[in-house]
Amino acid sequence: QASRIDELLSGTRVMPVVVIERAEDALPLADALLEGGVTAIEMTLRTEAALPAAEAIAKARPDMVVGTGTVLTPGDLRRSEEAGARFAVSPGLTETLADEAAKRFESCPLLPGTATASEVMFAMERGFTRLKFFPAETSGGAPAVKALGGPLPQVRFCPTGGVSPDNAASYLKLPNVFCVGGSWLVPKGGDWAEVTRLARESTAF
Ligand code: 3PG
Ligand code: 3PY
Repeated sequence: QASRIDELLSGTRVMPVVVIERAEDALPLADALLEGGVTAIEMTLRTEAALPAAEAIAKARPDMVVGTGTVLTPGDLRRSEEAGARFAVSPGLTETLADEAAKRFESCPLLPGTATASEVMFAMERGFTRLKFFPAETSGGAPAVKALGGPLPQVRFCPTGGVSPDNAASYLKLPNVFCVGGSWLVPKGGDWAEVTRLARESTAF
């Protein structure tokens, strides 16, 4: 899992967490992010449009590493891979999701969410050492991620949830953080020039 996630997200500092309402926005959105230097996207499965949007990007924009988010069940993970998602993100981890994920560590690796040492240890037992730290700000923020790095240095995190342009750098300077996630990069409304501006700004954090 770790080597595949590292490979897929090596160029990523900030991962846009997207709630997409219209599948036809997928390519303009991907293009706006690419123009700003952002090369990975997490399409959350919170809308009907999410899987078709992920599929459209996977097919037509090979430079964009498209993943799905809000993957809650084994079926969500299977559908993600079928749609062409290169990785998947979940807010937490269950036994059944871990079982399904283990079959897909190469083809569609899962990045599961954790917020405590016990959750991190459970994820490690199931073969995951690249994890989301979620919800980041309310779970102790950057000081909590730093503290987890003491006993659990082999794990690296993507903090998400309450991350913003104001606090992103405090996470990204930690050795056990490989990227951060956030919804701020893609405000509602389809202002693609603004998306490009926010993307470009985020690559400098
Ligand atoms: C989410 O759940 O939508 C993500 O964690 C992003 O959260 P944010 O809006 O706090 O960036
Ligand atoms: C997800 O939706 O996958 C989360 O982890 C919350 O951002």
